[in-house]
Amino acid sequence: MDIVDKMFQGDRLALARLLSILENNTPEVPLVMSRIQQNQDNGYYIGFTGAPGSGKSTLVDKMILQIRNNNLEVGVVAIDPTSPFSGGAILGDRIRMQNHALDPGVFIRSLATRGSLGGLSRAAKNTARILNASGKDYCIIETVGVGQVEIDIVDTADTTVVVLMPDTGDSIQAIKAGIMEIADIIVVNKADLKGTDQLIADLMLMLHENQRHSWWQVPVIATQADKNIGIKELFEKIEEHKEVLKDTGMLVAKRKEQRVSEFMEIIEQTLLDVILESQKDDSEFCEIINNVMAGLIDPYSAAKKVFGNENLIKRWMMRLSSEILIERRRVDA
Ligand SMILES: Nc1nc2c(ncn2[C@@H]2O[C@H](COP(=O)(O)OP(=O)(O)OP(=O)(O)O)[C@@H](O)[C@H]2O)c(=O)[nH]1
Ligand SMILES: [Mg+2]
Repeated sequence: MDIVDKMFQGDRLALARLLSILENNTPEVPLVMSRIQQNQDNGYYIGFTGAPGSGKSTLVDKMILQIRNNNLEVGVVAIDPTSPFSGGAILGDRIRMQNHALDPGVFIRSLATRGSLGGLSRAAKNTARILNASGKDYCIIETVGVGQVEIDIVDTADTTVVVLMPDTGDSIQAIKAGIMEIADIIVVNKADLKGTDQLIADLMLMLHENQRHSWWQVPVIATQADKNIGIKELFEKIEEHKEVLKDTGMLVAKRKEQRVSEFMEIIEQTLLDVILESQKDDSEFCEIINNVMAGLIDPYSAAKKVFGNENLIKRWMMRLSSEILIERRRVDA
């Protein structure tokens, strides 16, 4: 029996090993992902994003308990816990993890990697997919915002929770753009701090002026994560959003969009990798690059030259098919 079968049977060690394969981006990744394809949509994806220190990990920790109290299982991917902004949180994350370490219904993975363009990395997205495929009812993705929020999270999450806190000094205008685009639920955490009422009032006004969907009014929920206040309400709202997504057919539509964007991302990345590789060692390509560098040819004419060069394109095709060959490698236990 191979490692993927073992994971399907609930073997935590096999799950951990598969997640390491993703993190190390070994050549087995495509095979692993194709094996779990049929099962990755079983669970529900919840994204938590927000500024460093807003209380995402504390909220997620309490959400885990909430989900477990409902007798459901949960996987967690915490991304970027080692960012310079959140260095202090690593220890906190570890301590919190220990609270759940003995619970077989919980699996938590911290990832330090980000995507090349700053968004969620492939490894992070794939980790979430595998956690769901392993039979978890929910997969929570915690990602610290670049600025305030991580826009990219909507490509993976079904429900996106944006976590804010009062008194950050940021005007509501500054945080508006990203939040409005992605939030399905807004949490104002640290509701014990001053400025909470003002922030909630500002948010309510902003939401009133920018309603994104006729079928979903984005709620604002005040929480005190460290005291477990507001967590039950948050979980209920997530459930409500999930039901609305299901009833309106939006969940199915969203998953379709996510699959295509994932596919396009892989195509783009593979093409880019091949071109970057050949920039190192393809003498014809290098010559064109050097001419561009010296200003001897304009970039459009140079690009035309590249696409008109059948031999160069053929070499790219050969590299591409060797990339694709990787899929045939096996993942044995
Ligand atoms: N006053 C107050 N502090 C809180 C509350 N919730 C969390 N905290 C504290 O805020 C700090 C940051 O919490 P985390 O949960 O680590 O925040 P985070 O958003 O995960 O932080 P990063 O992962 O570094 O981005 C911790 O010291 C928490 O104990 C709250 O409701 N009120
Ligand atoms: Mg955190």
